[in-house]
Amino acid sequence: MDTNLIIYITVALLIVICAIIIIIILKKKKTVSIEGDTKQESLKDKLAKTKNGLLGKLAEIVNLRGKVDDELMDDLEEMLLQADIGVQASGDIIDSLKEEIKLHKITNANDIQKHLEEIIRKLLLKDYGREADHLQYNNVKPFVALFTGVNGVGKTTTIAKLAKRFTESGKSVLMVAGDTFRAAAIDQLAIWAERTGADIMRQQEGSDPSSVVYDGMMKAVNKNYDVVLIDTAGRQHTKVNLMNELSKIKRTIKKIIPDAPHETLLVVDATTGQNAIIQAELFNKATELSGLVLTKLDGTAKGGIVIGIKHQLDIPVKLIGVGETYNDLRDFDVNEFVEAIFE
Ligand SMILES: Nc1nc2c(ncn2[C@@H]2O[C@H](COP(=O)(O)OP(=O)(O)OP(=O)(O)O)[C@@H](O)[C@H]2O)c(=O)[nH]1
Ligand SMILES: [Mg+2]
Repeated sequence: MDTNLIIYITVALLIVICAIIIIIILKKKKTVSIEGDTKQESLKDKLAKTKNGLLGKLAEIVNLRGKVDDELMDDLEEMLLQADIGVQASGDIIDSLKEEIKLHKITNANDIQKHLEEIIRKLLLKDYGREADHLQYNNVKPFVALFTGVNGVGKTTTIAKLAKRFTESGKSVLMVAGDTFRAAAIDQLAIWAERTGADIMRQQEGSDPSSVVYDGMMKAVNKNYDVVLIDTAGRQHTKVNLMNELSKIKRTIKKIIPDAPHETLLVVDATTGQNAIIQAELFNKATELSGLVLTKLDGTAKGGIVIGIKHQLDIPVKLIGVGETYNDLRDFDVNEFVEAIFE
């Protein structure tokens, strides 16, 4: 054979091999991203986009207006709306701010920030004052949590993060692969189970989600698990038959443990903005939610959605997702949140 031809073939082969190696490395990097970073970054860093959006805008408005007048108030309301705080909560915040201005005779726009921070803190503390606003896993065994939501919002990742938290504290965790729609979804959950030290109940692709949930619940009771985390397929809130499927899953759970699931969580992507409110309303109608998990707060300047959602719907945000590693699932804490955004 011609030596040039041999060289060409060898080079071509080397290029193909290199490309395959690069693809494998990139794929691996993507699927293990959650495992990296074990240090706990501050919430302030994680919510930097929301903080910068809100405080940056506030500084701009204060500079522009200087004094306290109607225009300043209009600009501030617009700023709150842009941070996705929602019409109702923004209106209430501005009303309270006007009262404070009157009460303390504030004339300088520079004094607004500390009052605004306190008003938002008070509003959140009023909205989040009940015990049920936190994840209810104490005093129940097994603790059963059902995860619902539209496609790609972070249901499975949240289950992985939560499983890790429970297994690290010595609890036995059973994941239930209720997303039977895609084989890849079942495999994805199985990988998380292995990595987090959880067990998994799975059936083959296409089987009835309620059937695998039934098996999972039976196993959890028989084997005395501490925690059961049930994954479901992403579904559009407008599809009635898929919403009914969720009700069926819930009835199945109740057949085995009548007061379960102890949490029915809707996972919502914070970057979807006000649509999150519509999703929460429709999922709540179909399957009575106990709380929300608001994910991807690290990637948006619209973190104010946390404020609007509880104020408007009375469904508490129980957990927030602020990144892709295990440490990036946090319990929602009002003071921590307000400080992260304002300080
Ligand atoms: N930046 C960021 N990414 C997140 C967060 N939570 C989840 N993700 C990413 O969102 C993507 C989708 O996550 P999944 O957990 O597969 O979402 P899902 O809701 O199970 O998706 P389906 O099962 O397809 O409906 C993944 O790339 C996650 O790493 C978060 O809090 N922050
Ligand atoms: Mg999933």
